[in-house]
Amino acid sequence: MVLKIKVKLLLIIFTLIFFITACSTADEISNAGVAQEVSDGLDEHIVFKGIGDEEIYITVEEIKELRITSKEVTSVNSSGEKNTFEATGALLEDVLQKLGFSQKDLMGIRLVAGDGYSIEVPKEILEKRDIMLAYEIDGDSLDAQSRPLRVVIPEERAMYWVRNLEMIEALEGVEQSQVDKLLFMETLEKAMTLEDYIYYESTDKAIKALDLLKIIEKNNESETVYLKAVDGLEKNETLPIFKEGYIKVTGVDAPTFLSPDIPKGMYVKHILYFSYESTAWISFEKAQEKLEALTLDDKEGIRVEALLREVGGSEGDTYIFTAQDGYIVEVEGSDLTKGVLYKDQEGRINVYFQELPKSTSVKDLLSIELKK
Ligand SMILES: Nc1nc2c(c(=O)[nH]1)N[C@H]1C(S)=C(S)[C@@H](COP(=O)(O)O)O[C@H]1N2
Ligand SMILES: [Mo]
Repeated sequence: MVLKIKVKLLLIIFTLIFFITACSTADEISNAGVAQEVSDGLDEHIVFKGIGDEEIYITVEEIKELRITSKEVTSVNSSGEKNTFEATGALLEDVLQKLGFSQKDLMGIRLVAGDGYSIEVPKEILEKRDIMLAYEIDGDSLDAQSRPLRVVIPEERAMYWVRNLEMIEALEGVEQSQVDKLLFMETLEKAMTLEDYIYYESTDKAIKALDLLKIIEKNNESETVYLKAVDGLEKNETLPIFKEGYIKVTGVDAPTFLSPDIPKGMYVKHILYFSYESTAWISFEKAQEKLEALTLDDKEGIRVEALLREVGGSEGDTYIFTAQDGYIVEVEGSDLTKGVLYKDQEGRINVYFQELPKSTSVKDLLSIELKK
């Protein structure tokens, strides 16, 4: 036992010594090279993390030695604006091959930029798309905002086209848990602290994202929050970034995930829902925009069943409907097709089941939960 500890200690000391010497040499080199570095970008590099045991450092020079790909590409941003240019660079796949990996082996990657921007590229994209690491645009070297490399993924939206690339992090596969609890944001909001949030020229209201997460008991296992916008945009945000942000619930683009600390490109506007572990927070208003309207008796709204399907809700025998005031009712899974969710004149979200006892009509609905 004592021996083991000693060996470990020695190892730590050796590693430390190694790193200290390694760092100081690296420092000397980069200090000496500063003047040159600015002019020709000799020291420009990116870091790979999570591929193999150690971080891998690759220079732009090394990337330029790989097979060159040139392609006319069109970027489409969140406002639908298009921009066409010629991107020249290497393929991520060729870099990975050199490291003994392939894009298809990865469960997902996170692209991290020097300006604080970051985004996860999911497995589905890694499986079917070419990912370019561009070092030239329209025949010119990159501008200061894009150096050392710009990611270009033709056929995918521009949010993935990360400028100023600093790090590519391989992610461990996260098992997307099934949603078994749905919370209505509009109902939640009424019992929560709203803060003023300045959004361009207006002062809107926002809730701390952390306050919304705190409502549930977490397993504390998942490190990502999934967000889906009404236009179909899907995104995984890291838990640390999400926790520091806000959900803006009034004004233009609401509900929007945003934060004063992240680049605007990371905002998610018009959120349909977001989920963490097995809970989803839904915007009833956006669900109404997205789902087919339905009238049952005189209640005009959306199908309970369609909403649960939209968020990928688990199927089961019994569901629990809970109101803001604590009123609870249980409904059989087979009766869900008879249910309509609608807003009343006071703006409350209610549920109504055709042909079921009046007691199943829940006013001011807070949540729908699968009974376990
Ligand atoms: N480093 C960095 N890369 C980024 C962003 C950013 O803010 N920082 N925004 C992204 C988003 S959301 C979009 S739509 C595009 C915008 O690209 P453009 O400025 O070339 O139109 O760049 C992406 N790459
Ligand atoms: Mo964007």
